[in-house]
Amino acid sequence: MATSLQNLSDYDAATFIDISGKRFGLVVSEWNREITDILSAGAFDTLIKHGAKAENIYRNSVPGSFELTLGAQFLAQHDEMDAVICLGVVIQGETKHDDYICHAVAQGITQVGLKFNKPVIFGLVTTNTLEQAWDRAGGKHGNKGVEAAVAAIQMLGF
Ligand code: RBF
Repeated sequence: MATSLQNLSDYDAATFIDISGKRFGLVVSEWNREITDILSAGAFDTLIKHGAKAENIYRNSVPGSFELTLGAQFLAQHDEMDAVICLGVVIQGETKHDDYICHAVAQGITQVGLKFNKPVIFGLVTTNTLEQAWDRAGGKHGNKGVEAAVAAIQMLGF
C-alpha cells in the first residue's frame, strides 16, 4: 500500500533545486518495452516539468534489465553527467531469473553511484505479474518512472 513515505509521487517540488543546467542519463531496458516506454516517458516529462532541458537528457536503451548496470556506468563515467536513472521491468517467472537479475541490478547500480559519486537511481519495477507492472506504469500505483526522476532531483539537492 502506498503511503506518504513509500510513494514519491507525492513530493514537494518547492524543495527542489534548480535543475535547468543539470544533465541526466536515462537507461531504459527494452525487455517489456511497452511498459518501460511509459516509465521512460514519465521520467522524461517529470525532469522537463521541473526545469531540465530536453537537450540535457540522454536516453539510452539496453537489451534487458541485467544490462542496466553497465549502461549506467557508460553514462555515469562522464564528468558532465549529473545523475543517471535506470528503468526496467522484471516479472517473476517459473525460474529464479528475476531474483538474480534484480539482485545484480540493485548491487550493480549501487556500486556505480558510489564509484562516480553521483545519483544512480533504481527504477526497476519488480513484480509477480504483468498486471502489477502496469499498475506501476501509470496505473493505480502511479508511475515509477516519475518517482525515479523525483528521486534523482532530490538527490541532486542533497
Ligand atoms: N530482462 C528484463 O528486463 N525483465 C525480465 O523479466 C527478464 N526476464 C528474463 C528471463 C530469462 C529466463 C532470461 C534469460 C533473461 C531475462 N531478461 C529479463 C533479460 C536479462 O535482463 C538480460 O538482458 C539477458 O539475460 C542478457 O544478459
